[in-house]
Amino acid sequence: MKTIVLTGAAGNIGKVLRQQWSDGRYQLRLNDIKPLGPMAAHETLHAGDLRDAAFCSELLAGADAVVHMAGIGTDLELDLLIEHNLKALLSVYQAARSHTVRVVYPSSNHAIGMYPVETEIDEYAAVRPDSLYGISKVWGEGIARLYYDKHGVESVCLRIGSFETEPFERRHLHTWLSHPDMQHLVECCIEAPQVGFQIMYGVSANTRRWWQQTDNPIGYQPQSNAEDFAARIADIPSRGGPLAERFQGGGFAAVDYSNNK
Ligand code: 15L
Repeated sequence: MKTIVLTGAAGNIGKVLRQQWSDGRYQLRLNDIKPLGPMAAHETLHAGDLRDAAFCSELLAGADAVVHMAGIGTDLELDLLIEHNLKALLSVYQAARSHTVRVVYPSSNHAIGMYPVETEIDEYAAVRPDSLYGISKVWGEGIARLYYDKHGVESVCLRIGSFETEPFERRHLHTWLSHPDMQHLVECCIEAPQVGFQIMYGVSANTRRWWQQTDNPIGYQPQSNAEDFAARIADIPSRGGPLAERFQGGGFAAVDYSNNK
């Protein structure tokens, strides 16, 4: 059985993955700063700060992959992004390098959020971050690239769209990632014999998706389609006002926008 480190196990995505894996298909090392409740037979608790290199090294030693879901998920203060999305991530990569562990890194659509909604892109399009948070994800993709090129650490960077139980606004017709598709996507990252360095769009098989996948070495085949909810959500405006309707990053792109051209 594979041993998987799941950081951010109490977070939005981490807690769903933990539940999806409650059948014991993986030996799980769970990390978070929040309480994680009782451990199942296939789980062990590893409370600690990921910025601590010694702790991180112990956490990853002997693991097959780290699914690194810890981090700040919104455009908060720069200092917090630096501590949790930059420094902690670097520490995880150092440990992955020391112990030859594959990394599943949750990047975000906000790394490319300033593309207009009329544009379709693939994973090789130039980055166009929509926020400091988006920039922190570009940094993460940069670390992943560096650690593969220089140290051979394999990574899949997931540019996650909108991870929701069900889509609830019209932007989600393009960006929704269902819970079952996320589980399948992460398992593809873990199980693929080789991944090298790969960026994958974390998006369901939405008819109106903006993001196309040119290379798919992990065999991700999403099944959900936000179009099934179109009658209910097509008229629900995206949060963030009219500007959020213009850019793929939605509300993140609208914050502090002052470009009159
Ligand atoms: C993200 O990266 C955020 O973490 C999440 O809160 C959502 O805003 C999501 O993207 C999205 O774009 O819907």
